[in-house]
Amino acid sequence: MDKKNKASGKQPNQTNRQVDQNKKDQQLETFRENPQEQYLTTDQGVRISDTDNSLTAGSRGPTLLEDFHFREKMTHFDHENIPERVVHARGSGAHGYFQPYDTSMTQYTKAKFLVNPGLITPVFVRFSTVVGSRGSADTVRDARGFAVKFYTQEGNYDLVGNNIAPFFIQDAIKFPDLVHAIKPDPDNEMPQASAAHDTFWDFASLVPETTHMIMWVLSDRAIPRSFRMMEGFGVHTFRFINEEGKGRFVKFHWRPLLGSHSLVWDEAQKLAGKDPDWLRRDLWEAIEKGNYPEYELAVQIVEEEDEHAFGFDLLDATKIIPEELVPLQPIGKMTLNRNPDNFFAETEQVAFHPGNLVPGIDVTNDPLLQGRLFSYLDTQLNRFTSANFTEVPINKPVCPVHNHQQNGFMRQTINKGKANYFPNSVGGGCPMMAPEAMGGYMHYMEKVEGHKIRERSESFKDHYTQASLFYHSMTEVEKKHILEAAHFELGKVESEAIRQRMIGNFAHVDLEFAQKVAEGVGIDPPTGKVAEAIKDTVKALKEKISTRKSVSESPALSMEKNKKPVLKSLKVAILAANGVNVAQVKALKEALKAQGVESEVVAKFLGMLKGADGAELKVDKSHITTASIMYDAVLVPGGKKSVEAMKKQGAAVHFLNEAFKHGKTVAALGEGVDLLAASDIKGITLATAKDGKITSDKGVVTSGASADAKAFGSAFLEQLSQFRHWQREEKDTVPA
Ligand code: HDD
Repeated sequence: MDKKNKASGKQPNQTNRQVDQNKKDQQLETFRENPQEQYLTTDQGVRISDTDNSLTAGSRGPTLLEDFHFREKMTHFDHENIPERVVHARGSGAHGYFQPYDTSMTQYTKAKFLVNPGLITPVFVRFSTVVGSRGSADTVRDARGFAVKFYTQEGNYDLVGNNIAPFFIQDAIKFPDLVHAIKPDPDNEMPQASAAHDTFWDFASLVPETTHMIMWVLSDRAIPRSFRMMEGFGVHTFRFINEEGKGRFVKFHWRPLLGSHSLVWDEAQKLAGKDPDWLRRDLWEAIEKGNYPEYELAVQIVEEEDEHAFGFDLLDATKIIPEELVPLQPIGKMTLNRNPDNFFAETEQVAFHPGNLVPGIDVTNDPLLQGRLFSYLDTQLNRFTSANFTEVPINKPVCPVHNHQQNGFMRQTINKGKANYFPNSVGGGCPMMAPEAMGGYMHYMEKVEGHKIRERSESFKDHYTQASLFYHSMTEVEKKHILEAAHFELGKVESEAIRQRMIGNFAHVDLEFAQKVAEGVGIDPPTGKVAEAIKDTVKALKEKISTRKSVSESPALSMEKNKKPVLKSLKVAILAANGVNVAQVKALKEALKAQGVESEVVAKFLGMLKGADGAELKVDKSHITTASIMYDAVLVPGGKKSVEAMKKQGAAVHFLNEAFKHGKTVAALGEGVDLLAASDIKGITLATAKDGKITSDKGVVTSGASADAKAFGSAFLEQLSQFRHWQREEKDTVPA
């Protein structure tokens, strides 16, 4: 397996497939309403002659109660809202399908949709942020939800995961406390969609089991560039059961085929203002353009005999299984290829539940998972007020549903016959119970015994080893970003005591890290006796687990170490003004398009630019509507007049500075190099406008006017595919 590329590079076998892919779409089609060429009607189907004026007694008189159209229209509007999700309120959905690569999972699970490459299972995916309200910004620092509903032939299976592998807490009973602490304060409902306030860090500092996930949330993983470039994790250890009834532990992973990429924090914050829908728009537009997001599903399998072989407890959701200990086995690929028709009907009304299982997959005793099994149905009842939410089109299975559930608000199904109980003879005993051989779900027969007790297992008590493992597996630049994130988050905490306690927790992760955090947030760094005592605790923890399977570094955790070159669907801004070299821009655009790279011409105003030779060039975005943060790279073409004009445009120069500061590829051709020279980007080798040289220095690619265009193109694409250029020390001195 190509470790570097993370995803295995396997492809599903396309021959002999039973095309189930469209089954959900066909089902949804029966519910779709299309107004084309139709008359406006009331909900009762009566055609409406006037929807602009209420029925009144005289043209200036009061509105009449008998105006059934007014009453119906207004009532429906008044009742449009349902409660937003208590967490994960802000989300974006997409339809797609999943197909296994081969039959290799047969030995582990009898779940047909995972073992039969001829079976294509429709899916609906909802990505989300956790903390913010429905209207909050997409690019906040937060975990992202990664919830997948598989509409399998054996019923709906939901894999309700996150883009962060460990969770904050070990026991679901702490979930309300965690969520209250991280959500806006109860008195003034501030801040929105942010952990950076006293209550969250108060909780975190008092509950050290949060430390591991905190390290992930401070890392770049919490600010993904795109939902398409983000990993997903099932988080808990689940169970696979095969045809023979043998159980094994399993952890689920989603690996994006485009690789994992992130924003930088300054960019994320600015995007939250300039385009709060950044991730939603990216997902929507990619699918509209046919750049279908793809993810590989992979699993880690652990034999039951090895349950206690690790230096952590498999049932503890604040822990991961390092890939170096248990490698990932690829299962198949998910492709998202269709946007929803209606946000509310699909993305808002979809209802996930980790307890939606199919034969071959079961839960474990993980106390976080056990609590989730209660919470999701309960919360859907709050959102939908009726148990009949399962009949809503997006939630309906594509396989038959028969049972004796009945009635309730908004019941859709018309159950026939008199038998609404079991056993019955009046209905011929139907619907019947299905034995295992007929696909009846069998809970795994795990032997369980014990005293009723409120007690955390001893094996759950090491909260620092994996937090430390995560930190030490990062590259230097990733560590720096974690430090900066900690400075931001704790910097917003008013209470010195809370900041102090958090430094204490961080010191158990890495003493030097804690000292550096302390330095930025006005706290005396832990030294001397305090530091020695912490070192002893950490050493004792390590000794305790040293006899069991563990690793001291896990390169698989670092996004940088697993970076995959990417070009497809990246977006380049071409800065221009009147006098630009239009032929050059057109050639550049074509060359980029050939590699799947998008480009837009950015100028002061919308409209057409006049090139040096009189040719015209369409402007795609104006300075006021866009910014460098909306592109992955910036390019300045030649054209003396154009460059001279841009030197006087603060927005154009700022565009370059900012892209440079954010580590993006910056390039210039011919006279374009002069704009770079006029910016704050210093200490980088540049070509001169007139020579035939091409330079490539820390992601800044420049080309003299007479240089070979093809060679420039490949140098630029090579740098662009690296996504970010962290080695630029100079960026810290650039004001942007
Ligand atoms: Fe949860 C929603 C993921 C722990 C209770 N959760 C929700 C969603 C995702 C997750 C992706 C959004 C689903 C959607 O898009 O509609 N949650 C997780 C993960 C967890 C986790 C990966 C840890 C492993 N959650 C967790 C716990 C509890 C909940 C411990 C409570 C005991 N989660 C909920 C909920 C939500 C929810 C209150 C809110 C809306 C919904 O369920 O449908 O039931």
